[in-house]
Amino acid sequence: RGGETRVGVERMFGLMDRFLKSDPSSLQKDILDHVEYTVARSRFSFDDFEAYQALAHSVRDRLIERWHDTQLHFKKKDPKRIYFLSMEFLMGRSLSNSAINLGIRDQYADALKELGFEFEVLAEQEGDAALGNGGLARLSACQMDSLATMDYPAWGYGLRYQYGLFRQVILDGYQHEQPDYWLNFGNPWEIERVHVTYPVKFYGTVEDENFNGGKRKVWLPGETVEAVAYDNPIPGHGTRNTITLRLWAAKPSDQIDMESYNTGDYINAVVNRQRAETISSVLFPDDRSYQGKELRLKQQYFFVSASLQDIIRRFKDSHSNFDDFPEKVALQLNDTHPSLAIAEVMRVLVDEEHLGWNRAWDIVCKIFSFTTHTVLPEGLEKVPVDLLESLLPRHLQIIYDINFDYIEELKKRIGLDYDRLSRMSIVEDGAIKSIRMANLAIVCSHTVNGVSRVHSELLKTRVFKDFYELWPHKFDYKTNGVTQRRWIVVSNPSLSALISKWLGTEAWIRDVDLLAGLQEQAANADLHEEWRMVRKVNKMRLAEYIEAMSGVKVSVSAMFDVQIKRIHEYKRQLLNILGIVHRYDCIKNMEKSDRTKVVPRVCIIGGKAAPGYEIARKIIKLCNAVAEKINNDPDVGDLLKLVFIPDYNVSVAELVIPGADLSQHISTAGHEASGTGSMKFLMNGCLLLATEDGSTVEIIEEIGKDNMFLFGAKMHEVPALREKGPTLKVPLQFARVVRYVM
Ligand code: NBX
Repeated sequence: RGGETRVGVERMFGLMDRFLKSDPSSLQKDILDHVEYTVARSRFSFDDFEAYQALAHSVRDRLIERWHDTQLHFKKKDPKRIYFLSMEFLMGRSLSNSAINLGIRDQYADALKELGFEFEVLAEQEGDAALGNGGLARLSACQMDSLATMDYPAWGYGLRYQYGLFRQVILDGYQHEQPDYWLNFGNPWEIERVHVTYPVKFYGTVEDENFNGGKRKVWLPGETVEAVAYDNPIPGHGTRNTITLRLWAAKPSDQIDMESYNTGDYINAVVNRQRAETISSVLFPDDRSYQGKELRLKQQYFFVSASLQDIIRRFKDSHSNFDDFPEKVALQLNDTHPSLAIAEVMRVLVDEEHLGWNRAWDIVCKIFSFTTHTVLPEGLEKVPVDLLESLLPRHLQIIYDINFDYIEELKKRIGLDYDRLSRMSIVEDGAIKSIRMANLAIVCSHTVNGVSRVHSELLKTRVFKDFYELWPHKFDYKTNGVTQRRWIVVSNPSLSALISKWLGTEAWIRDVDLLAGLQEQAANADLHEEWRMVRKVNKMRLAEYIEAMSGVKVSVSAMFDVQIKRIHEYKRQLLNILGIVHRYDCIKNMEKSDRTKVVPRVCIIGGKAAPGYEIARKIIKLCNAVAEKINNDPDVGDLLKLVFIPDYNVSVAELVIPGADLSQHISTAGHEASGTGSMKFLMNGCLLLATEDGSTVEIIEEIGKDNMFLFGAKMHEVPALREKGPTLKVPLQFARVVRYVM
């Protein structure tokens, strides 16, 4: 726009703070206005949910204000932007987090009190945004919070699934999946951008076309779907920086297919168009393997294509050519899921922007970084060539061309070692010819990140050994972290107040290292007493929840021993359950007088199984069967209880973690890439029972071996143990329990 607008913008920028006030009566008026005009209820009669909606909209107004300021600021500065591409984000709830990061939670709580409402009660009305499976997706959410807090000019890009991760219902001990239609009651945290839309194309053919005396490739797509942006502002803590998580929804394209309309079959033409929306309809609930499904590939390309059109449009707003592209754009691939972005950038630069292949390749090699979250080679995505050829024919050609140049280069570097060349090729020749997405990502990225130190070692010595030998400089790691804003301040407000009191500052909320200052008070009995009280209140809250969810009454003076995470064989929930059976057996066989020496224990297990993962589903059934036996044995009473918490998600974690005394992270060494749950328990003062796996190895170095219960085989011992097979005879009672459900 013209210069006049820019002057206006400058003036407005200075005035922004004055628009929305945060004193109690302004907040009250604001909430009541939203009750009347947004929720359309009478300001004299509205329930808790309607009050939550009005409150959320009031907080959202303040978010939008800062978010606009942030966009204007970065538009003016034009810094290098970080674009974080991820198929999954597990954001959980937004109300408390946003109000706290904006620094106005207490003002809202006071304002609501006078209106007759409790902030915490209204916060409970919000449902989780569960657009992801597990650790990878929650890490994305934590990273967004940190990027905002640390003042980075960052954008998150992903998909706005209409159905998030399924809801888990337990019937007769078995997991049943129910759809999570999370948008049913509206979502005040997103802003629909009806004008930010891009066409995304699929199928069709590639033709040769004459161009400048030569030939060039032209993709003639067969289907077009529209991507519409939904923006979710992410506020930093203690800063005005409020970044964007932009999620794409699929809508039928405006480009009317005249032929279908003219054939007179109007109803079918409309119904067919509507099918476009299925692309962003549902999150795949499998966190293990790639199944070669067309819908999944469509989702990947859909979000990658829309995001790149958006990123390139933003770049071109202030640049007339692509010379500065690598200085202004960093693209972070969250696992291989968005790695079609590599072929897409090549396609746009070569076919649409008419850059030469070599110049485009030079740019691509400077802008991509790749984070992998897997340990096992079988966890790496492979896309069948047939599928790619039909859905994205031009991209397949580009990947073949990249592979051709790369293999030629490789031959010069390593000679004609055909075994190695075939292992390192992006294309896998086999029964099903496929594209190895991890190889594509490694070849084109300038850094390849592991998520913990041992994970990175495994990548270098096993999973990507060939690549490490070729490009040692590319390999790096960034050990995962979690945000203390959500995992202490939001989820454990009493502990948060205690920490600030004893440290004499709230600065630790932005700088987690300051927590080390508590060490000076490590022997202080008053601190211990206050901390014990905080834990007790959190345990009472958790005990109430357990009783409401499972009908089991648990004693808060018992030790709460927790394992919450996705159900996987390698995470060894089965080992935990067998341990509980053993404990039960010991108590039963004990002299009555010895029972006084037993520490009463409540074992808590929670987590979802991928719907197609039979063994994981059976582990859930086993847990519930063992729980039923133990919990109904009056002879054992409060000495041992077992509860399976259904529908584990971010909000359940926020409730369970502050009430845990002991938590289990017991994966077979060499299998957990990092693990982030341990950090959340740890920062709430919970003890860890853990194997030397993933991030645990680094946690031991931070907190010392004496502060952790370490057990189990070391990583280097595992292969020999596997080879040897089971050495223990399974006691009869174990075998009986396992047979009962397996
Ligand atoms: O990523 C997890 C790892 O298992 C954890 O060790 C690690 O701490 C965490 C964050 O780095 N991986 C994970 O959650 N993977 C998935 O959720 C997943 C989802 C879809 C898919 C494959 C894996 N196709």
